[in-house]
Amino acid sequence: MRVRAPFCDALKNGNIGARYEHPHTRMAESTLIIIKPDGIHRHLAGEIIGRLEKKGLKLAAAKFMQVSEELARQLYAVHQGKPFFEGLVKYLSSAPVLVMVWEAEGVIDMARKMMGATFGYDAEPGTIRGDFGCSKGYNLIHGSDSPESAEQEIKLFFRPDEIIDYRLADADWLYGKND
Ligand code: RTP
Ligand code: MG
Repeated sequence: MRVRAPFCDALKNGNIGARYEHPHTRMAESTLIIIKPDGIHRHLAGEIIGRLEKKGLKLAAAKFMQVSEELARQLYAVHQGKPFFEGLVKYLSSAPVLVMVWEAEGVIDMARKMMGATFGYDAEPGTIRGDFGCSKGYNLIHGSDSPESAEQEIKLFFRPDEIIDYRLADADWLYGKND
């Protein structure tokens, strides 16, 4: 029987088999990602999800919802009292958003790099904010900035049973044995 070359290479390199204990499935980190109201209205949800998917991150939960002002205040509590806080709360609660949990080892930093700098006009080309916006206030996407804030933020939006535990079918091809 003919076996395709990439599969042979993977066998040679020891990258096939006994994957269920792979470190990248055991040590996965989680982050809260929100496609903000402008991302939904500008038809960018698919583009943003596509980028996260193609990177190899794992979607663990998703909810399309209208965020209340109270919930927006809780999410951004760290910014309470700053001049932009009230505007930020109004913005996030002004229209539906797509709230998601994504997982991978190091996902918090990876997602932040993919998002780009906070303001669209500062964000590098190639990043989500850099490619699709030039605004200060409307910046398309939220991502947790530390493991501690990810844990707090995820709890605000999802019950534990809403976060799905599964293994991506291509996990063996996302990471090699030496990762
Ligand atoms: P996010 O929390 O939404 O992922 O954004 P971030 O970490 O890049 O930025 P952060 O400093 O946490 O600010 C939260 C959101 O507040 C708005 N903002 N406006 N006018 C201003 O000076 C100002 N600074 C921040 C942005 O919408 C930012 O995403
Ligand atoms: Mg932030």
